[in-house]
Amino acid sequence: GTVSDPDALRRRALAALLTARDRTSLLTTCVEEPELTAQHSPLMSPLVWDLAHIGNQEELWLLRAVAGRDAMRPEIDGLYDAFEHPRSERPSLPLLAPVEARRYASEVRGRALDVLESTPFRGSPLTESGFAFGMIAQHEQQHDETMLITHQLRSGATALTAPDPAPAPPFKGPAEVLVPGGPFTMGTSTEPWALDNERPAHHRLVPPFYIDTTPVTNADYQRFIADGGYREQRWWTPSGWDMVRGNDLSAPLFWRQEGGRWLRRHFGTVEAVPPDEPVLHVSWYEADAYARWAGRRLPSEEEWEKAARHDPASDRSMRYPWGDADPTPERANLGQRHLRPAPAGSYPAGESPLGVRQLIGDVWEWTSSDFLPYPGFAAFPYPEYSDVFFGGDYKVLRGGAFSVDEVACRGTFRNWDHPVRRQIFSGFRTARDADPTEGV
Ligand code: AVJ
Ligand code: FE
Repeated sequence: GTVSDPDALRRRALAALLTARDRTSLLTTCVEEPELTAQHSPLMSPLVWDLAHIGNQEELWLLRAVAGRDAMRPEIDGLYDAFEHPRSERPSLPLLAPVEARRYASEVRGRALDVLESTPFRGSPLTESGFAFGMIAQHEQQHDETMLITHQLRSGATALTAPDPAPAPPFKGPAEVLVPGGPFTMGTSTEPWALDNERPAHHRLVPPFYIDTTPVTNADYQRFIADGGYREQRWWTPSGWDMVRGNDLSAPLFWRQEGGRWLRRHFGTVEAVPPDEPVLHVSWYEADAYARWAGRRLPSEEEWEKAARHDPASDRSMRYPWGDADPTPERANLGQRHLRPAPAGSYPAGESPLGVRQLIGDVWEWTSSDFLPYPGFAAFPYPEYSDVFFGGDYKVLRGGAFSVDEVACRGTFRNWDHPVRRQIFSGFRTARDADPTEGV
């Protein structure tokens, strides 16, 4: 179950910080130095910005806020404040050079590990259960995912390699499952490192619905394309249609057709689009249009979470689809262990009590929901994490992907992005209403 023993939490915080830094180091040493300062896409920061920003956030929260230390280099704070400079401007800022950025981040880390050792995990909201340490490990892993997106966007030969997920036999289970109607507990008040937007736990009444057992695959999505999906306005919302027309879209990002075959660019190589993998790099508008074409709809965020966490036998919300135990490589494709989602129907050990697969890991799943606060939300520890994004055009994504570490992924975790975004590791599954009398 949820770890609450302070010694175990301290070991977990240490391990999470070290794991994150290993990944950060790999992502920022696997390319030549000029590639760290280059702008690979106007959508992304130079990798060296992420590196120093990771160190700066750690300094702000662990050294200054938790330990009361003075700023190490107050003059750089503004450079690494995500709200002061949009990503497209960051390459022209007087950023720390790669060597300096690396040295700064590692100096901060050295001091942060001393603070971790000497800070009681009790007594203040910021340090209770080691929250600030968990938050900073999650922050670094979120930027490791952002840097992985930059790696996918950069041109040139592969810089990263990883073994592929195990091949899976074609999934033979039912295409959808019925989630019976009724109340369930959404969000959490007990998960020690849950971020502010996942809190508090509260009851939601969810009418019965059907949800896809697995994410929508590339083969499924190719049928939508072949049926003229991108040419028929009726499948699209008005803004979705504007996006399609304005950018002349005809397939997911990174796809191109050659001699009737779909190819895609994937981390510096070109490959045939794998038919049984979950579709990747689609915007919310594309997910929404596909669902309408299929005679279905996207699940709402609360439907997604009920499918992922509610155990009908105990009438309780679990931490993950498989129960309360932490993720393992047998349960979910997380942590950049693989650089792609596993075939649809993989991970039987990770399925929910109702048999829904791959809710955690593989691809982030778009939901129909806007990013809004839960009843009783309180911004913590800073409004710029969640609060300032509520009420924008953001849509919620759930479940994490191969690209994110388990420390930043759980049944309650909420991600969000603009509905036009496609460079993220996004896919989806679909749902439909059930008859109100079904499964009651
Ligand atoms: C939660 C992934 C939308 O990357 O914009 C990183 C996470 N917040 N630094 C983002 C985040 C501050 C955030 N997302
Ligand atoms: Fe950040």
